[in-house]
Amino acid sequence: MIEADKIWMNGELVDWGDAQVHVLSHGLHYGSTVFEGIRAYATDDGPAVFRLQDHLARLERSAAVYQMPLPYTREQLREAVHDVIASNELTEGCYIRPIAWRGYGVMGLYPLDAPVDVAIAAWPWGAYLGDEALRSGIRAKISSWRRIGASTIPATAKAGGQYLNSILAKIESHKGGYDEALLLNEQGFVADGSGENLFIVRDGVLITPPLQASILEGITRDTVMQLAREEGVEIIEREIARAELYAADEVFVTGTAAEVCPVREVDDFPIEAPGPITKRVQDRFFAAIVGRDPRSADWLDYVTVPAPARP
Ligand code: PPE
Repeated sequence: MIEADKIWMNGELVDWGDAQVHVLSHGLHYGSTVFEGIRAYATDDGPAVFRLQDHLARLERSAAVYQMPLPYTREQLREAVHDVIASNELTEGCYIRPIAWRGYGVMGLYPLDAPVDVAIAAWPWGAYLGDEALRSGIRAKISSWRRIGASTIPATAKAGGQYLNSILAKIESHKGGYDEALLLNEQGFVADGSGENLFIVRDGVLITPPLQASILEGITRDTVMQLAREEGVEIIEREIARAELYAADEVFVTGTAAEVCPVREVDDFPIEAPGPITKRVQDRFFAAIVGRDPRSADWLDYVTVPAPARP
């Protein structure tokens, strides 16, 4: 059960159970929502939000594409994230879900007269694909559903409606007995997982699909690219053909929820997991997020959690 104590909703902290919307909210009917997934981790100096500014910037870009003016500034949203973590005393780390949606008042597809509502929730959320998956990898299957493409929807925006595509792929992969679905784009090249970006390693080089391949512009993807560059690993952004996954030396997926997770099988082809480069990237990543690597200090936004009042 996902639960904490307070949710920030339209400017104030409300009780978890009171954070409700009207059933005729525009976003509920048409998926007209934009959202973020952010993590905070426990560090020696208290909880710290990972790359908060970058996530809020992406939320603004997603909202701008859908012409959904956010009624709060970046700084107000940043403070709200801090308030949610502090008021719920989420000192052990958490997943943070800011969402903006077209609210109640307008039906039909012309949405610009609907209000824009914003909420931020946070709760403890463990390893998205499981602790064991982080250690020894997931079994992935190419979905029969193609990733919605740039001619259909802005793939780089993180909007609610586009997740119907991911949901179809995820259900299919689970029913087939796999952990995760990988989606090809309309051109037949590898795009991303249902909720992750993807990397392969070939002859010591890290390869990942470019933004034009209809992928989400992942912040973990960017993190991994920066860390790998620091490790002296060459990175190429280019189209990846399906069969390259089968022959890859290593495959891993990245996401805020999934973190850096090895893939041990694609379509039943076995892959070494975690391979040596995956392991190096994982080690750097897991040190960075908990503040154990001074090179990555700029990515952490520390939250002050007041000690609970004693009776
Ligand atoms: N591709 C997709 C389709 C995607 O949903 C995500 C994040 C990523 C790539 C990686 O992006 P980033 O988190 O910025 O590195 N998926 C979010 C939603 C997971 C969910 O189940 O909800 C996430 O990881 O928070």
